[in-house]
Amino acid sequence: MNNYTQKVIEETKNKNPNEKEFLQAVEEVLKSITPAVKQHTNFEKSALLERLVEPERIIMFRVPWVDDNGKTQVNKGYRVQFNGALGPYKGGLRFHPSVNLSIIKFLGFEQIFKNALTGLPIGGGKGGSDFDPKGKSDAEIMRFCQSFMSELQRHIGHDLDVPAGDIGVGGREIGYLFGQYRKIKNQYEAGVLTGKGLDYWGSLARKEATGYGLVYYMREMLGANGHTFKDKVVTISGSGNVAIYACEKAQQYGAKVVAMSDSNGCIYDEEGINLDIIKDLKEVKRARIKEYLSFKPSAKYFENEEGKEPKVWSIKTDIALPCATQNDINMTSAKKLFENGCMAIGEGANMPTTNEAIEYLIKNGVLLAPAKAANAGGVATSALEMSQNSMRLRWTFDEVNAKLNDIMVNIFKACKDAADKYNLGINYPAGANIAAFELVSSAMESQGII
Ligand code: NDP
Ligand code: 2IT
Repeated sequence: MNNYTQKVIEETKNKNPNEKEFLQAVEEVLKSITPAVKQHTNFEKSALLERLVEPERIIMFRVPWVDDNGKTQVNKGYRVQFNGALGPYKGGLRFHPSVNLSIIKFLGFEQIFKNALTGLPIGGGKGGSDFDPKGKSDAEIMRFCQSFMSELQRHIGHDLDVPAGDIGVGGREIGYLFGQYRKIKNQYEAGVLTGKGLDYWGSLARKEATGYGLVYYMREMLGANGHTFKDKVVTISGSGNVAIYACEKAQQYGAKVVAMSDSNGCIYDEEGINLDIIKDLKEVKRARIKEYLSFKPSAKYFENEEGKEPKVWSIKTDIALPCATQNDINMTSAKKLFENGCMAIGEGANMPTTNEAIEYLIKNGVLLAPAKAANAGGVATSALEMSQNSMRLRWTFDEVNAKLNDIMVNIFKACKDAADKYNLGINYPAGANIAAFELVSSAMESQGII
């Protein structure tokens, strides 16, 4: 690492001492872009890296709502508008009890680079709340979303900041958020949110886009190294939006997906997962994954143990697709995966692999598709939703899917080209960081010290 990158990492640690997830993301990016930073001596003078790690704006607010028992509850709300050099701030909203400023900042920071890689005009942002949607009635979800939007509405807009979904925020929540925005603003600004329902100008293929895009990226990465999905065993963590559509596309490519999970544990079905059962459990019934066994008693269920690694990573697999949450694969799980013969990992989730596990996996020749590149299909298709909303026209599923495929092909190529340029071999995570950094830093430099 050169002195400048090291200095900025240290300063960021000193200024944000309690933000471990954010610091993890910053360290991962800054360390790996050092070869590119070295080429630009002007960056230190213009404090480019110091500006890059400091959000343009952080909004934090109170979200009061009344539960079904008439009791008033109060949650925290966040929106971090991290970097607008390439376009309106763009990124999802996460509703999960673990949400705090560090998590929203790490997600917003990652989003800057991911959005740059899409090649579309979107800056980086992220938001959310420590609200827990699990076990809440539809009416409670609606009241929470309305209260959340009552404040957020003054900070967003289709040319300003465009939220979408993330963990705990899917079609239902986006609908309630959009309704409240429209009511307060008294205008039909379709492009202010993406991931909308198809009946009110959401994009076809947005629901499938992150999972499909992940598998398209993996297809490219596997192909570049002489492999395909055909007949590969695949395990997936999570069983939400990203996991379900990654499973669907992997199965279409002839892979055998044998395991999926939720935060309680994982199911193992050696005959191959029946995705219709998972969709019914997760998209319709909002049930726990262990209920898969009521429909398929021959499958097995392994409950996670408190403080221990997720069980899903102990299952033998060729390809692992972490599609749940951050730091899902630590050193112990990475070793287990490698020792069991895993040859490729595709990050559907954001930052699912710890920094030391990334290093270990790459050193051992495991192909690693980095989140900010591999899961960029979701936000890319969100940007396509914005385009369609601006045109007041709609593309077909096949048109959107074809554009998504092209975007993922280009993103893999950008990662590989950067890795080749700096002699980084299969270090696609570093390639992704460098390719994205070149785009963001160039736009920031052109726009002056702001
Ligand atoms: P969903 O809410 O649809 O699903 C999340 C899944 O991950 C659930 O199965 C959930 O299990 C599991 N999970 C969540 N938190 C934890 C946790 N702390 N420990 C263990 N399991 C957990 O979210 P998405 O599928 O949309 O998001 C999944 C990941 O993909 C996230 O990292 C997100 O940031 C990332 N992502 C999402 C995109 C999108 O378009 N939606 C785009 C790019 C990245 P349980 O139900 O038990 O909580
Ligand atoms: O992490 C992500 O890229 C998302 N949750 C999707 C963001 C978006 O704006 O579609």
